[in-house]
Amino acid sequence: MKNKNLIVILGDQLSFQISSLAGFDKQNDEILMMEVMEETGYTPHHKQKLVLILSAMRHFAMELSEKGYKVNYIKLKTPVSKSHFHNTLANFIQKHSFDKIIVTAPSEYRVYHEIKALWSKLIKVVIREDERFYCSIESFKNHAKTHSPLRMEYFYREMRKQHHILMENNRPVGGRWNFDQSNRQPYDFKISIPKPNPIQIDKITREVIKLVNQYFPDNIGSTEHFHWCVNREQALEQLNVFIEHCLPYFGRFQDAMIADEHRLFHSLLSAYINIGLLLPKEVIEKVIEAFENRSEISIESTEGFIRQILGWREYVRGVYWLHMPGYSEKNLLNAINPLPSFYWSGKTEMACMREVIQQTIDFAYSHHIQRLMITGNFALLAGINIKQICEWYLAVYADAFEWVEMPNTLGMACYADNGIMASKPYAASGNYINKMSNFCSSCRYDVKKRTGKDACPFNSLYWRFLIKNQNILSSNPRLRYPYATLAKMSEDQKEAIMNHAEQFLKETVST
Ligand code: FAD
Ligand code: DLZ
Ligand code: SF4
Repeated sequence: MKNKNLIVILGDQLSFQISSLAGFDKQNDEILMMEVMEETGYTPHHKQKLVLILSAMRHFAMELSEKGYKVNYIKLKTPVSKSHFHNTLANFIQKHSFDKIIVTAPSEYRVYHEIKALWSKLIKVVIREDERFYCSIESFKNHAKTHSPLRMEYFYREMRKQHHILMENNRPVGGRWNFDQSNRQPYDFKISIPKPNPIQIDKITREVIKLVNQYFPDNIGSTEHFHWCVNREQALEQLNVFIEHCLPYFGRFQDAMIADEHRLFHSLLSAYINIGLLLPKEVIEKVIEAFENRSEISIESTEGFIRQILGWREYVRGVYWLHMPGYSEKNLLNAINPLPSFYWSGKTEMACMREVIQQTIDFAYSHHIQRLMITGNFALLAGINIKQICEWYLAVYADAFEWVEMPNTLGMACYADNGIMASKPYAASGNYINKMSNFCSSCRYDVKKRTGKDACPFNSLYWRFLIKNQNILSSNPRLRYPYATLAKMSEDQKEAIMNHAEQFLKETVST
């Protein structure tokens, strides 16, 4: 008798290439996919994120069945059911007989430990490596052993060389590894921003929308603006649209921010890559193919985009698995202030925060520099509780999974990991926001002022941040200039700034 395997496919493993499906025997083996309350409820996910994941899971199950795989699909039971992977699986295998379970390693520590601790008490479990990444967790650990301190840049160069990406005779194409300096322009309002393709909402998605509204009425956001692809075909179409219309301008306007434009020239592909509808390797290959065939696609844009996926995305995953579970407890700067309620409502007089949070509520999306330099920067400067800000990012974005969200929030935005993700805190005053966006022109605050009732809060918070954390940060060579400026301020000036910032925090953050 042949072995009968049960292949468990999790909600972010929706790919025919997933390693758990390798060697699948259509005569014998079966697939199990489970919608469970534990996953839909471990954080208050944005309604659109729930629709995206549940609808994409249902579409993938349908595609698997159409291709002759035997799929057992368990739909979400009512919110009171308290279903989680473990009890749902236990129930299922009680009624069916299997020799073992095969599952691709889950992306998150929480689920990995559930499998190790609980599933394997029920039945033999084989955990296969997630081969969608360029760098295995083991290889990253080895890289970390010989690179201290860890830096994304050197890891990225190694990835470029190892995978022969944008390389010419062992040298980087274009003669440089990094074109960041050319990628920092504000939007010039001359190049029109492409409109994304509308998404067809089919019967499966309509059913999921109904379910989400019924079971999760109080979660942030609305299903009305639902704009996400729910299957591979749609996601591939989005990738093509991005390459055709956005990639030529991606690099130049990567850091730009504009009111009422959530997309600019960004790809909006992270959610699809994270859940398996697109593979990072195919995205990179298509981008390189376009670069090689279309003269309007510059090396600056191409390298800038590839750096995000081959560099940052892989680095972030490596850092997560290298440092978990301790990583989640890091809080270098003792950030403990409560997350202000306006993060959930968008109701604030700071135009930049209002704009970014409203985009987030409307679309479950906001581009990287908005996450980092607006909502992240505010959390850093205001010393917002690390766990609370991490939970916010984990809940509100369609692409949010802990392995990628946490290093970006706790490490890159909040500097709580003492520089594992970023070699200096990404702290900025209103001046940076004014340079890179048009938010300040419609703000009730004056971006030029540090104190006084209409002074931009980012200014006093910025200097307060430097003053308050001087013992820890002033030796960082990348903060030499701001600390030199601070040293030139009089004690009276500093006191006025501190008083202004503390008053603002008292009135705004503790509400
Ligand atoms: P583009 O700007 O078009 O970039 C292309 C691709 O590069 C993305 O699709 C993504 O796959 C990858 N990428 C870019 N930057 C990063 C990064 N820093 N880390 C990992 N991958 C990156 N990304 C997530 O996928 N999930 C998250 O939960 C998440 N949380 C974040 C929280 C904070 C505080 C910050 C600062 C960033 C976070 N990011 C997260 C990274 C980044 O903001 C998003 O990947 C990006 O905004 C997604 O939009 P896009 O697909 O249009 O990206
Ligand atoms: C994010 C998510 C949600 C909301 N719901 C489910 C679900 O019902 N079933 C499922 O298999 N996966 C879901 N996911 C994705 C999982 O949280 C993700 O696959 C694991 O966290 C990976 O560790
Ligand atoms: Fe934001 Fe300050 Fe500009 Fe207002 S003035 S939009 S608060 S940076």
